[in-house]
Amino acid sequence: MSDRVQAWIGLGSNLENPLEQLARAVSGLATLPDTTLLGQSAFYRSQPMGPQDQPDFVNGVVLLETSLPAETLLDHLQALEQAHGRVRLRHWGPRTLDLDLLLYGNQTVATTRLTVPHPGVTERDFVLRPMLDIDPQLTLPDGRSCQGLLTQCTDNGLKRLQPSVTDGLATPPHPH
Ligand code: A4P
Ligand code: MG
Repeated sequence: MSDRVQAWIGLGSNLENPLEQLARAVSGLATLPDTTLLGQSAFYRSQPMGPQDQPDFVNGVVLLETSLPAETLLDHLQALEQAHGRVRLRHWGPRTLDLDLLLYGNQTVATTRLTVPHPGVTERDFVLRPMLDIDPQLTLPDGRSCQGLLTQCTDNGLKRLQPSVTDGLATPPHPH
């Protein structure tokens, strides 16, 4: 039997009811073969990085434990994107669902299809903040702390939309 690895997935959407897109995507990720959902962040509203003439995004992160190889996991992420009707129109443009493989255990991957850690992790508050919801002590394979990286990020105006499932008792959603 192959080893189980902790894989971090970034979710983003800014078209066709983003909150619902993300909620459905979490269900899809939780039911992937040979995979268990270990944690889920809150969802955050964020201003678009890149082209500004597009709606705000909703972003979140999930933590999976999986025995799928990294490239097979990417196949599943891309199939889920397609199932959500994603059409690739322009780089960094609007999308119904974007799923990025952020971290795959402590491994680094550099193939034509896959770069892990995802190059955006170190500079995106809408990725680091939800990761820290799940594991406040999280570090990257090179040893850098996600908390430290977050303090150096450009501010994308993050607004927390829902409490994290790791919060314990349910609290009312933040009003802003
Ligand atoms: N690919 C390589 N490594 C990976 C990886 N670790 N995870 C390849 C996923 N895919 C990876 O991706 C292009 C190719 O990247 C894939 O074919 C895969 O083989 P894509 O999703 O088709 O293209 P894209 O998303 O338009 O480009 P890119 O560079 O992946 O964009 P990002 O980094 O996903 O950023 N602003 C806010 N506030 N929130 C956002 O979520 N997202 C983007 C897109 C722009 N602005 C945003 C947000
Ligand atoms: Mg992408």
